[in-house]
Amino acid sequence: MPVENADIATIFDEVADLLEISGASFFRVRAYRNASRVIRDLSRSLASMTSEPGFKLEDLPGVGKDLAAKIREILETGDLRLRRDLERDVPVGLIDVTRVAGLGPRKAHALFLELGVTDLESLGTAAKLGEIQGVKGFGPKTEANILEGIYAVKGLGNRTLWADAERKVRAVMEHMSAVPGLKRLEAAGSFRRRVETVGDLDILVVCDDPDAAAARFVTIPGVSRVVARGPTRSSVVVDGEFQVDLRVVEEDSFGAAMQYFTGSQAHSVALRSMALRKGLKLNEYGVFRDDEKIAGATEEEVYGALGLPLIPPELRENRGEIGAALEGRLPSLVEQSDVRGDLHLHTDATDGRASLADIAAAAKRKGYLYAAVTDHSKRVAMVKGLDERALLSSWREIEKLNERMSAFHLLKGVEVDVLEDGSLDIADDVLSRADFVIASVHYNTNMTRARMTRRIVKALENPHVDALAHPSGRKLNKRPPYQVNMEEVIAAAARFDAALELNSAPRRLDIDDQACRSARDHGVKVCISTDAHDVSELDFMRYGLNQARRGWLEKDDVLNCLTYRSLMKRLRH
Ligand code: DGT
Ligand code: CA
Ligand code: CA
Ligand code: ZN
Repeated sequence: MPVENADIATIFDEVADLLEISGASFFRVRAYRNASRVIRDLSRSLASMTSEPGFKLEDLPGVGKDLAAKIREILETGDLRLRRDLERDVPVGLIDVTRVAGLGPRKAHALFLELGVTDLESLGTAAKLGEIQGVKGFGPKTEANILEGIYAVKGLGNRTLWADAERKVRAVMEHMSAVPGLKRLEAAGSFRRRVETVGDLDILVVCDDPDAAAARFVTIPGVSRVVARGPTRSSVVVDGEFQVDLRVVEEDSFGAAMQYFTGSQAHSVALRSMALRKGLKLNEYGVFRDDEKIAGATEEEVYGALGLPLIPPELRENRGEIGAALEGRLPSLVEQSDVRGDLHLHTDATDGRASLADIAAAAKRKGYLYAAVTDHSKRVAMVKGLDERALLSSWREIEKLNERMSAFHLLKGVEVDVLEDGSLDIADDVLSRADFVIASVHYNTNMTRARMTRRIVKALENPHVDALAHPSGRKLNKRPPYQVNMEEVIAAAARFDAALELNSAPRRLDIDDQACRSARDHGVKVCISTDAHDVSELDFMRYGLNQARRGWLEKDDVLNCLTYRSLMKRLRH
């Protein structure tokens, strides 16, 4: 198994962190950090370099005899004994603890020895119980800051799912709609940009009486804390953890404020420097030439004053959208009305909750032309995944159902498991009789990047595979993506003419926006699918569309925007 440079660097980083916590010398810690950086930055794989005659690991900058031996050990065994030894003495969770503001390796270690703190969770418990101020070197002030510090560190991996944020937005909007003299009420920020997770919510209001707006705002149901309250800016925390910011703005600045508070910051910074180059000034109040305001009431006007068409919020990330707008090349983003079908559905034959007939009828009611039934294969034994015989009999049922439905087609599909070696869980001669085969990795996902990439590429190579389901395997706030080289997966999908799924379940949204963009650039079709396990989950399509739009996808990039006939033509191998 070739070990990748990134694997070696990650091991060295962890070793450096653990050494530092256990009080090793500054020089020893730095040696590992330096070597990690050098290895990460190499343009070629160390595994292949070491097989060349004349190459010596010791020739790498910062790598002496000792580190060279360590690298060889990783290349040969895939791991490092030193790391395992360190992990026995120092809990890995302490690395997170060192990142809490006010702590650091030495203090984290002290809390481990004195209180048995091993990770952020036990740190939080100790702080809440007031145990920390009893440890030498810690006071009540540090203890109070620790809880906020944990929140900040965790916040990075624990933002609110967009779909959950939407529910909160609805409640806030409904509550605020009762403000007397209300003229405008909009959500801005990452929520408006449809970012998959939202940090806090930014609400803009135009109204006659700013004090009344603030008064209404602090009584939102579920408010646990009022952070600030004033005529132009208020801020509350709802449901114990979710912050909502309110800004009251003037009507003739509303467009400029929407632009500013929608961000992203990177997009706005780029817009502002563009304005400056044109001799204009852009801020949250408007666009100004000298002291004269030339735009501000609407976003169209603001972008127009800079010589730009309105850029959809989903694209405002400073990823080339301003250049595209200038050249009139903004994508015409895919919409719900472009979607002709759903290509990933489960029934109660496996872990779905709706019957085949019910979910088919529901998909038809959504106005779709087709839907693929893709129950699990036998490897997913926990939910009685289907074997070859059960699959064939379920497909016969689908054929019968199809005869009874007009202007709607059920596709005979399967979500076939990709085994560890990249082979599939269902025999090829059966797969060849399916209309739509999606391949999924569900088990033994703890592999090196190289192995996982090879596993997935091999699955895509099978001519019966039409698409790869939830390609990265991530679950937001729950599970990181597999170690996989997504660029290679996308290139393989292009080579073998397979599609990549954009799984629309709010916790998955997999592939992500950047991978959508890359798929489009490689000419790989994306299928936006719900993976519905129940009738109501057919509505997940909206979340997938959000992500697709953030990934610049147009309807021609999306497999399930094809008509039934074009789809079937494409799928026939
Ligand atoms: P979030 O809340 O972390 O999901 O992300 P955003 O994008 O909603 O960020 P947030 O809530 O901090 O600020 C909302 C918008 O306000 C942001 O997208 C851009 C704008 N903004 C906030 N602070 C600054 C700043 O210091 N400079 C600039 N240019 N814009 C800012
Ligand atoms: Ca925000
Ligand atoms: Ca904010
Ligand atoms: Zn599924």
